[in-house]
Amino acid sequence: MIINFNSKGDNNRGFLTAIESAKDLPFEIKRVYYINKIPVGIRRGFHAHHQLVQCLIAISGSCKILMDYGNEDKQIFELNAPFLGLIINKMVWHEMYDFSDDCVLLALASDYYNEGDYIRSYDKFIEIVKK
Ligand code: T46
Repeated sequence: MIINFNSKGDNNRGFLTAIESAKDLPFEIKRVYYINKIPVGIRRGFHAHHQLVQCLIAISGSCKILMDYGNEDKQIFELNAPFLGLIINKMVWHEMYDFSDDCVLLALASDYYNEGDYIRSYDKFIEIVKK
């Protein structure tokens, strides 16, 4: 799901985008992190989460996100504007790629960091989806 956040401003003063926890997003934000300076050709992600829900925003530059639901259903989104958010629900295998040089990918997450919530094996992900 793509969320189009409300940006206020114009070309004279610039733009401001505000995101309020549980109002503009379908979850409470417990953690914020960002990814930047990604070398050309690198793909990141390659995992799903048991419980975590996130919203990804390219606050600068652009990148693509592959979302794989494990049932042969896949979607590719391009994030290329700081007012666009992509919701990644739990149990969605995701990969990020085609990062522009200036890409800063911001993640708003529904929970604290917990490596135990990651499914980093694609085979295990498919096994869980099929159950
Ligand atoms: C995701 C995608 C979109 C922490 O110490 N704290 C954190 O909050 C996070 C997110 C990561 N880390 C550590 C874990 C690794 O040692 O940072 C290192 C790099 O993490 P990872 O290889 O998982 O990074 P990505 O870009 O593959 O995935 C990240 C998030 O981890 C993941 O939840 O959904 O971005």
